[in-house]
Amino acid sequence: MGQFKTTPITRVKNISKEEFIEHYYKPQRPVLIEGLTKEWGAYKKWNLDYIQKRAGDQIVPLYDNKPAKDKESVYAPVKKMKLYQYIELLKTEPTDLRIFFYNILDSMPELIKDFEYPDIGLKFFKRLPALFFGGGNSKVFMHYDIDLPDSMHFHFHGNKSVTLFSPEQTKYLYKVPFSIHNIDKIDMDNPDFERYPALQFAEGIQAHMNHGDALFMPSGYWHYIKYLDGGFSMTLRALPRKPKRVLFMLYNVFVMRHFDNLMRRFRGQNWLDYKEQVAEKKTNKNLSK
Ligand SMILES: O=C(O)CCC(=O)C(=O)O
Repeated sequence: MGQFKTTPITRVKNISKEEFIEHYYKPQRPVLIEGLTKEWGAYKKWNLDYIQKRAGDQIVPLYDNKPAKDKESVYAPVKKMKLYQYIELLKTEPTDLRIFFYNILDSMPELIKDFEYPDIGLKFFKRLPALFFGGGNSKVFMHYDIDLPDSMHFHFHGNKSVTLFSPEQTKYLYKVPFSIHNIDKIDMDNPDFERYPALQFAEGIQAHMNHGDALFMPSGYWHYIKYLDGGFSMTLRALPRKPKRVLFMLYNVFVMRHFDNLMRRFRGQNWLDYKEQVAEKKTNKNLSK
């Protein structure tokens, strides 16, 4: 058992568009910007009560910390609940139940007026502003985003911890083939270096997010997230522009995802076990290189 090697994220109070492009976007380095949301209505207004008041009768799909097994789809929720009731839970108990990807445009379009797309050099994809919710026990499994966006991730109400790993670290992380996650048996809070020796060479970046903080996660960056108390986040995404990244994105979304779902449907747990064995063998082999 051990701890990942991490360095703290670079935190800046404010940053100009030119500085952001030069020092973070172009070299694809993560950064936490504290002041990006200070002028937004959301900075003052967005808390759990505000969202709860607008919840109406909406029913939302909820996920927990357990990985999907056998033929279960990773996208299948563990339960559904009224948003109002779920937020009540967040306010009163450290639950592990999460909402993953709540599209603001479809579900609560009135929130759009509370924020602005930052003029920071990223071409944001305006059709998919998404909210994510979690409680004091919620963990978001280690993954990178399937469409490989450059993302700006904003946190509201509570605190969360985000551990990032660059795409270059993939060789140490036991990435599962035909997926965007690593072996789900790995305890990211207490990794077993004897069972998964390559993990001790991985070097991460640690970010602690408070209300209003904005975290730049460059394309393909792995992220493992822990909500430290009830709160919610918004991610604004800019789709990749480099031709190689665009091709990867198209492959992930239109080929890999469907192939994996098909194999899961036909071979169930055997497919998952096979992929895990491949991940382990391949990563341990990287170690001896
Ligand atoms: O914070 C969360 O709940 C998940 C966020 C996430 O995975 C993302 O923005 O890509």
